[in-house]
Amino acid sequence: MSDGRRLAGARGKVRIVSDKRVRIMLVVHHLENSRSQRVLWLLEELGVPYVIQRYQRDPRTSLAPPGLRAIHPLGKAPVVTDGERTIAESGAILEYLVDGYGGGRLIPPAGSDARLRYTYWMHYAEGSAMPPLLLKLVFSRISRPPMPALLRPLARSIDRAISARFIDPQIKLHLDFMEGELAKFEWFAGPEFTAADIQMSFPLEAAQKRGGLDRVRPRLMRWLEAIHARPAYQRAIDKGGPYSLLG
Ligand SMILES: N[C@@H](CCC(=O)N[C@@H](CS)C(=O)NCC(=O)O)C(=O)O
Repeated sequence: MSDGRRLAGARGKVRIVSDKRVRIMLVVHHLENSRSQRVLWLLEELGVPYVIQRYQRDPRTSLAPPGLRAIHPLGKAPVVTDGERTIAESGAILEYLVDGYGGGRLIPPAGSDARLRYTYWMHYAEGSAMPPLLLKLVFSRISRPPMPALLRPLARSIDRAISARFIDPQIKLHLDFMEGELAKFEWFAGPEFTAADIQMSFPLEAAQKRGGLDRVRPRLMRWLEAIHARPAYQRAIDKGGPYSLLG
């Protein structure tokens, strides 16, 4: 770079070197159309500088490219590198960033009821809400190639049966639960917007895409509209690129 700085990258770490200071930038390993959008959004809410290392999904399998395994053995997004630290798992990343960079923002005070709700939703998003939505995605695809054409009608019947007996009722159970919880407070942890809302965005966006979430659940729909209207959410989309969840 011409101003005396240079970028040195190794395994995703970016070091900005100048005569005056050495600063390690946060690197967000960002897979298109994925959970890593939440990390960009949080960093925009906090106003923390970061750089984006981009990865494209395999167009046939939708899997992340092998390069992401050089950053973390599972090769899934999001991953964040912060100097020598590599942090994976979106809930862990959000907690790490709120703890280290939040200065008390976007997290309720320790010991409060809101903090307990915050912790609950932070874990619920990936631990309970996502599994049936992931099953929905997987089963909706089993009748597609590479499934041999001869077996596709059978695969479609299996998809329909499992969806009707297990997946759809589970998704409904969760959506009803979340709709009911938003009758208590405007945001998931309480009256204030927190990082738990950022963590909850992915399952609810996935539910809108493939889980039947619609106007029948007005509180969840209002919540989705409210998060999408936040300037930091929109900046994250501008920087992260198109965000369309797998359906
Ligand atoms: N529970 C993990 C899930 C990580 C995950 O499955 N990420 C997806 C993107 S949304 C992924 O990397 N998929 C591509 C692949 O599995 O190769 C988290 O919240 O970080």
